[in-house]
Amino acid sequence: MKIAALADIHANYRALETVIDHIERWKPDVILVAGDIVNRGPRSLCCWQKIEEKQQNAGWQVIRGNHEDYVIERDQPNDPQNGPRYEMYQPVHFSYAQLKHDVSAIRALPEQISLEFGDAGEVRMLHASMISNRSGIYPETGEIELQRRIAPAPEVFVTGHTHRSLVRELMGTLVVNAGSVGLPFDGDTRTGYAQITWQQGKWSAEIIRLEYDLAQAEQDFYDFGFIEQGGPLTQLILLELKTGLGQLYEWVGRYNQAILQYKISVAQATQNFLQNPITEPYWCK
Ligand SMILES: [Mn+2]
Repeated sequence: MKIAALADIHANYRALETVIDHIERWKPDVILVAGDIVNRGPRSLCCWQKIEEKQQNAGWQVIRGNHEDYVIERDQPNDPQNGPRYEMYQPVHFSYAQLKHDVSAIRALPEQISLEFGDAGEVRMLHASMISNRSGIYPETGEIELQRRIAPAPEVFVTGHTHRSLVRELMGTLVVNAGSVGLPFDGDTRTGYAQITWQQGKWSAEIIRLEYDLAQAEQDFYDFGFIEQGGPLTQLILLELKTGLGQLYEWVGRYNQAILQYKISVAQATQNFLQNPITEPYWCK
């Protein structure tokens, strides 16, 4: 039994193409997509159409992540159309518009998929963890917290969200974080996915990392109108792509409060941040 797991594509179609090509040559029995297909990148529509096509015609199993939720939330009549709360979500508005305001199929995605494999047990996939779709499993997550986040523990727990791949074993559970196809945050800009195998009565997993056309992925930020129409924060997302580091969390930490209190604009906060972005994975601090 061979299972491929990919996660956090984040509208990076160049990286997705490279991963799909590699997966199809590996010929897995099952392909799992752990959410965050769209948003935080320039090509939500292409990525969604590709994954939806695989879901419908090739049996790929797909769940929703928090970025699908951000896009779905734009589909509400009372969603702010100006002010700081609008500007902070401007890249999401871009993604929502690119999807032609049609999020019905995305909304219909489940948040969890469980597969039963007889003697091999249960393989369960969630975007982040059992706690919520924003409470992720990190390399430094302690064992007691990890146990809580996967309970009731299956034989294999597949996840994404953190953009930092890992394979851990905890009391009979193989925990696999597939990392991020489109926006890795471990300082390594290569794309990747997880290969999970049931062999000789045992589950094992390997993280595959792949070079792809990063320069073209950067160019897509301009060619698809993301930089021009997606607001100041698209510059920060571009920096995330180039550095392989999550800049947005740090930006939110530094400026969120001041922005909501109208003390600084999103544009100014982003300009300030770009003078002093993070330069190493934050768990190294
Ligand atoms: Mn996520």
